[in-house]
Amino acid sequence: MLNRPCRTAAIHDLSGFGRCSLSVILPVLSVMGIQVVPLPTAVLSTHTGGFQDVVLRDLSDFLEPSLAQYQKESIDFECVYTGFMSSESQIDHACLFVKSFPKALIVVDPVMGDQGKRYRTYSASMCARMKDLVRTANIITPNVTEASILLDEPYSTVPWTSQQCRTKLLKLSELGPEMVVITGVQLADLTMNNVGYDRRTNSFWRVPCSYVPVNYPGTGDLFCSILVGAYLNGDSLPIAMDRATCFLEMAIKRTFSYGTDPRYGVSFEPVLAWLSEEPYLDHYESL
Ligand code: PXL
Repeated sequence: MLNRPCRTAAIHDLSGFGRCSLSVILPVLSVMGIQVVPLPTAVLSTHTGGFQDVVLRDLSDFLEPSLAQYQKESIDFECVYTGFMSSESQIDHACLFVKSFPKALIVVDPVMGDQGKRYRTYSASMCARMKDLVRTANIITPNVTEASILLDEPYSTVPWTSQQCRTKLLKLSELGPEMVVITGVQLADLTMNNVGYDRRTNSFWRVPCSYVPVNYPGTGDLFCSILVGAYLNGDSLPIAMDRATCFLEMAIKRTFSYGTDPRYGVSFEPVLAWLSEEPYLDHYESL
């Protein structure tokens, strides 16, 4: 038994305006009772999704010496959770960091792009390097674009059959992670879903969600941080997916109803407290 809250190292960027990465990961995990130790990969004035003249300070020289200090101070982590990276060398440092905590749950959100496009700051060689980080993970949470990049497949908006979806989940798991969740998957029955695979039980899951015709940056970070918190608190994979999906549906519908500029992100603050409740969750299905 731990005599303190579960501790997670969060290796992500800190974007000031726009509600993504550490700006949402910190409040989400804190309200779920998890201690977050932020290790910023870069500091940005806003996220890069549609703003001009973004100010970016790369922190590629930060992770390695921070790890050295933690090791000297015997600071340990139950989970290491990585996201947006700002250079190839930083991805190598993140691999080293992860390998230094062999007992920790390793969650890699392979942040690289969305809607069929790489984010502005991601080169093809950085994406290739992200595969090395994915190989070290227990859980990965790509969106459809990132799944295509990891599988070296062309991105397409054609809905997937359940069989195609299971094959993609399996192939991603063969890279290393025993749990794979792909977010924002349109299936052939024209439903939107978050889908998952757990190799330990060879089970495939889907959680359907309602479609909202706006794309808000940061939804992947909200989803993955809730999944991490829920899993660390003892949820099974499908229930953790269910919890994250329900929260996002609630927060996105609320945001959409106000017609706010999508670049401003999801107004999650008014519904944040829901994450400290114990709702009944039964939306998941077998895939
Ligand atoms: O939510 C993904 C993300 C993280 N970090 C930065 C981003 C984005 C998406 O646009 O720009 C800096």
